[in-house]
Amino acid sequence: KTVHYLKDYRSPAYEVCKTDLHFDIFDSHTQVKSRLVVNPKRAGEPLVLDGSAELLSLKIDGETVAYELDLANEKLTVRDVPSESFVVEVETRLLPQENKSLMGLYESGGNLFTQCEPEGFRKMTFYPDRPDVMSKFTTTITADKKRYPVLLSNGNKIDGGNLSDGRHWVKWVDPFAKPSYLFALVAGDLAVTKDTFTTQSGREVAVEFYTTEADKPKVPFAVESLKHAMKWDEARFGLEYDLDVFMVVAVGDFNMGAMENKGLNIFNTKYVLADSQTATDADFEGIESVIGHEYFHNWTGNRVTCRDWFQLSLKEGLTVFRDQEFSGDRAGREVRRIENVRLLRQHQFPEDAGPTAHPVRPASYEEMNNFYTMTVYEKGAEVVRMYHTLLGEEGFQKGMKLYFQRHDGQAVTCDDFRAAMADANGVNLDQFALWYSQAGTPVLAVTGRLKDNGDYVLNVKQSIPATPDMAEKQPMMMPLKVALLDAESGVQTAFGYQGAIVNEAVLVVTEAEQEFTLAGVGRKVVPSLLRGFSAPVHLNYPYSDAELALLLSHDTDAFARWEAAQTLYRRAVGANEHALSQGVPLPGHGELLAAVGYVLRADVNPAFKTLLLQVPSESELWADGSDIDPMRVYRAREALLDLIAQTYANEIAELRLTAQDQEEQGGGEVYEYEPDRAGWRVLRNAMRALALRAEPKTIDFIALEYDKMAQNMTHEWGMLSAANHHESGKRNELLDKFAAKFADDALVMDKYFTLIGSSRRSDTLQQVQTALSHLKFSLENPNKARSLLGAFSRNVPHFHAENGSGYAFLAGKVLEIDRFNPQVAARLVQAFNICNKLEPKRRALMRAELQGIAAQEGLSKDVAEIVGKILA
Ligand code: B3K
Ligand code: ZN
Repeated sequence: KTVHYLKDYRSPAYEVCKTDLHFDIFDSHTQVKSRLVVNPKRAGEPLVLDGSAELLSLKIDGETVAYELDLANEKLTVRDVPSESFVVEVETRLLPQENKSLMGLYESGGNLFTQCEPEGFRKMTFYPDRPDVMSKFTTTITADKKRYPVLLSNGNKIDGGNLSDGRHWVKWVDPFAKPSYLFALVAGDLAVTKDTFTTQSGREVAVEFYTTEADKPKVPFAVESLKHAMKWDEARFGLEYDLDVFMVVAVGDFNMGAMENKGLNIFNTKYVLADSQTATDADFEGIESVIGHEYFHNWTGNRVTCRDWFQLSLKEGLTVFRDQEFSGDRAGREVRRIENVRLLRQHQFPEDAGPTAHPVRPASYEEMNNFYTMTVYEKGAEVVRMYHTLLGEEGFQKGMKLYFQRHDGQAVTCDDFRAAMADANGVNLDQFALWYSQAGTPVLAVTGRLKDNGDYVLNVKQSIPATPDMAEKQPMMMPLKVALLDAESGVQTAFGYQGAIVNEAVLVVTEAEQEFTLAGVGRKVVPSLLRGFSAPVHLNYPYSDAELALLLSHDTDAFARWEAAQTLYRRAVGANEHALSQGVPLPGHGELLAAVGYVLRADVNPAFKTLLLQVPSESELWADGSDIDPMRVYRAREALLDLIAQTYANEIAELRLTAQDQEEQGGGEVYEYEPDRAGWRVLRNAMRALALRAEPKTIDFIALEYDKMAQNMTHEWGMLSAANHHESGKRNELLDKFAAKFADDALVMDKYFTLIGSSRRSDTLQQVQTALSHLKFSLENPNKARSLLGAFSRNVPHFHAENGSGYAFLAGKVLEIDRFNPQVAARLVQAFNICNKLEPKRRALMRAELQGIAAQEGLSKDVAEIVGKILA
């Protein structure tokens, strides 16, 4: 196996000043000719090109030359090359119809698409396929005009025409130098939805969305989202779009959400197509944020790109931060912030505490595709947010400005970004660099005491757990945002800090142990800590349940209020787990139920109320556990939900009706995605699920209501996901009806398969197996595989079935998928990351499956890397 290390980085020996590509598309194959103008930076060194395509010819300055081909490492080496600028010509032959990895050039629905990031370009031609080689590209495409009327690539279309035999050609020129991973090509029979956007400087940009003809009615929301994003980036960051055309193409077979290729974004249909019949409010929100994300990459990723793949978070963390801010401004900053934190805790915290833990800037990798992780993206975004919290909006914008001034058109590092932030603000951020090199979620242990002189002292201890890559860690620099609430009234209390009287302060934690004095407090207070989730850490403070209830009802910071409720839930589930393990009756949870009662009555916005009522998921609850019995955690959590549902059955029913009234008042009969009404709908769906939990008979009511209510997908999804766990035949009837109604809508069928995979019904594994041969299911389609198998791998009672049937099933599918799509297989196999934290019996069952996978001949390096880390 080959491991790549950050410490081995060397700048390229050869740069490519110009790249001319020529794609000739035929029914049986595609021929690629490339012509590169190459400049030696260190003449005398061999020229090394990356490539795995079928090589037809290689010439330098018009002459065939000797080369060595290392197939295992996909490298072509020419030892003897001119010492001054020369021309490399490469001819390759591709079979896109047979490419099921969905990297490089591949076919989907009869059309051709590319995916190059990170190392897919080398599947098409031989090239220095690394992000620090930036070149100006021109692309000529020829193809049959009937079959492929639309031929797209990056930049501006400058020419085209007809050829003999019914073929045609087009030529695209991208005026901006870019690395090969941002190259894209699309060829096919696609319909276009056109619009325009006028930039703040008055330039008109053509906006074009390419989909199938049938999907055109589902495009307008995405187009509007793009225009909002373009405007927002000008207003908040002063960044304007730079080409004459911005194209988005939707494709049904895609390994991830979307790709920011210069001027030609390629999107999973899931993040483009929506109407109220087929998309939930959450889908609409997803589209807005992914459209924003890819668009924002044009500056943070494309204009300034990464020097090497270890720096991936330079563009991804920053761009996630930007899309989070965009979504927050569009639809409820506080609620969105809490959703970001939930995502981080549910998926990134477990990653950071598991066998694949890695820093935001990984130090090594076997397969780069395995590092498009929650850590690089979501923790990376938290790291960017910490600069923002430390420097303030103005300071942060100064830093961004300097970053672009220094690095526009360059491929740079996370250190360059940090230097721009530090230099623009005249501050020292050297210690902050540790966020990029140390993995693991830091733990802050905080205590507070009132001194006789009336000062309040916070003692903060930080520790960073060992991770497989590093045992000993150094204390990091992080912002800890705090306020104080009067212990009696809950009113926010002013204090003196750094010479000013304030209501809130950002304490800058830098030491392993540190004390902060908040002066002149003079009364009993409850500290409100880590406000807004000011750092991606675990925070422990010895709050009493009563103090948490005070924070929940009085804190002015939405995150802190929500966190108080989360802590109460965590304690309650923990107490249930303890009782279950001792075989004693479950506790009555008086304090918690009082808090829930308060939330049900509280006058807060409905989306926030729904979040306050959400009990942490199992993966969050066991993130730092050991010897985990998944079923015990699951039962402890379910029991708490049952208790809440039963105790407040009346209030829940009432709230369900209020939500319904409010939603209908918001827009009468007309249904349209709109954040305020979406808030009422999310509350209504949550209440629906609790009501059904308390009273299983109400499935009759859902069945009765179904046709009337199924006018839009948010309602339909709410009903189905509530009814999905029901053991009765009614549930099956509802799902059958749903599948029949949407048989021809691939994205809605994904929802159907998600329901099958996530049901708690006793026959779920059997239903999942049956679904594999459903006419509308295909293992080769990543959305389908993720819907059914991904949902199953998160289905605690079935995936963790005591007899190991869930593990065996998933392992089998991982191997099957790995033969054609390693990237999707490597995602799925990460369900086994929890292996070594499980109780011994399940650990042994899981290890046996992992060993079986590891022993498989021809296993991809994607899956091998993950499995190797778990078994290490
Ligand atoms: N940059 C792409 C991700 C590419 C993933 C390759 N496995 C999408 C994004 O983050 O915007
Ligand atoms: Zn991205």
